Amino acid sequence: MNSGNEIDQRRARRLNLRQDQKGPVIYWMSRDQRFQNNWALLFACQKARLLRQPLEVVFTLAPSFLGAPLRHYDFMFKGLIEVERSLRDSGIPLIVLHGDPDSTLQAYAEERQTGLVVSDFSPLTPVRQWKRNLAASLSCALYEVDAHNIVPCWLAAPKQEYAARTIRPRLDALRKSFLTPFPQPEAPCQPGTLSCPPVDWNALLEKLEVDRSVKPVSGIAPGEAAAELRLRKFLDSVIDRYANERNDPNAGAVSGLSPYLHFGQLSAQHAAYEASRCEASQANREAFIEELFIRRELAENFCFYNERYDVFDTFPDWAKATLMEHAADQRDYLYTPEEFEAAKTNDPLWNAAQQSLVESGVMHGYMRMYWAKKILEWSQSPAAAFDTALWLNDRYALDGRDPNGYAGVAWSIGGLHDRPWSERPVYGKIRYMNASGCARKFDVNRYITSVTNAPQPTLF
Ligand code: FO1
Repeated sequence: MNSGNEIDQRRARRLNLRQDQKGPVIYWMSRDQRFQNNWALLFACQKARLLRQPLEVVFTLAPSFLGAPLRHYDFMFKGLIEVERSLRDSGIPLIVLHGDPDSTLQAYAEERQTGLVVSDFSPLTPVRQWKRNLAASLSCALYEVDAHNIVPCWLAAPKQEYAARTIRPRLDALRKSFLTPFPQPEAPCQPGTLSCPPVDWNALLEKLEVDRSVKPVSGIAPGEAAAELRLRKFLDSVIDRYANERNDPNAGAVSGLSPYLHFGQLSAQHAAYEASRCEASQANREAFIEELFIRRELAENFCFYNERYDVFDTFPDWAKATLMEHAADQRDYLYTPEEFEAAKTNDPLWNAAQQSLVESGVMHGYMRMYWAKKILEWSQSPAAAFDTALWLNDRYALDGRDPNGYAGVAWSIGGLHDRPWSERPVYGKIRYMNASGCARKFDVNRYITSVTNAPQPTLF
């Protein structure tokens, strides 16, 4: 039984068979960009103490990571400024390397005669490729610690799960031993040997080769401190409306935490642990934990066991069959990706959702399902619809380029983790949604006005 003071060794796995050596310990921070509640940092601290070696944190800056524009680097850098300060206060330097990690980190580890490298977990294909290369090229041990999930992804299930109902028993069985509090990160026995100057993040952002047409957002304060404040506000005064009002985009009853979770500025385990102990009713607490724990880790499971999570072929066979059967059905409207991007469709509700995405970098969860399904309905083909929805989500959503996003769009358009419904044109047996269905759930006009009039809708 893990009391929360030591690290459950099942959270870490070796990616190569080399032994730990005498030399500085490197935590290669990527997915989980935070100081507090970070199992990868805690594991690296533990190793540094055991080996009596200094600890260094390395961040590898990949130019236009999966095509990310300025909006995302701005949000991420503002978070990294805080992380660097917290690490420095604990005597741990943060070093930034430029370029793809499988070459830059390898060279750096050689130069530093590193004892071992700790990485955090990501199921995304490019990151796994970097790690496969590093596992082979590093002359020291390489570990991966799942600091993003409550139950380590590789432990939750040995294969891709079909739906929440099939992964839930597995996650619930492990919840007690993994949904624990965190120990405080203890600085290693020897303070960092490097006395490197603070990173000039503004200069880095200025000269970054990145698409600057997608501007930074102003409605969400980035960083670990802002994430904690947002979590506290949600648990103190919003979660008690969550179960009943979370599907109403006017109610402001959602957590607003997904950008922080995406960049790892907030630990999902910490959020779930605090939610499990907050004042709200059992129904509200469990409804939030269902999204944060079950649904999110189902999305991680999907990407982990499915390297092609962003192509049409990834959809379940029943969904591919029904969508192909209806591929030649008459589309009432047809739009190009650019027309979708410009929010120039026949549907003011859809346009408002798109405008919210472009202007504020977030879209309410219920609206994202409607938004993706209408892209299916008004695109040339289901495959084109999937590409358009992922392109727009990754380009504008702060939480884009994330397993939750890939799984969410695949659920809406390709029936992933869902089941067949009554058959209709274009959709086939894919679950259908329409504006009148939305109007039965919430005040559609109020939502449209809140987005189109107020240039930056107040998000919470
Ligand atoms: N992680 C990195 O280690 N280096 C980067 O340069 C980097 C850029 C980046 C840009 C947009 C974005 O949404 C995420 C980005 N990430 C970067 C972090 C990223 O969350 C994870 O490393 C991947 O999502 C893997 O899961």
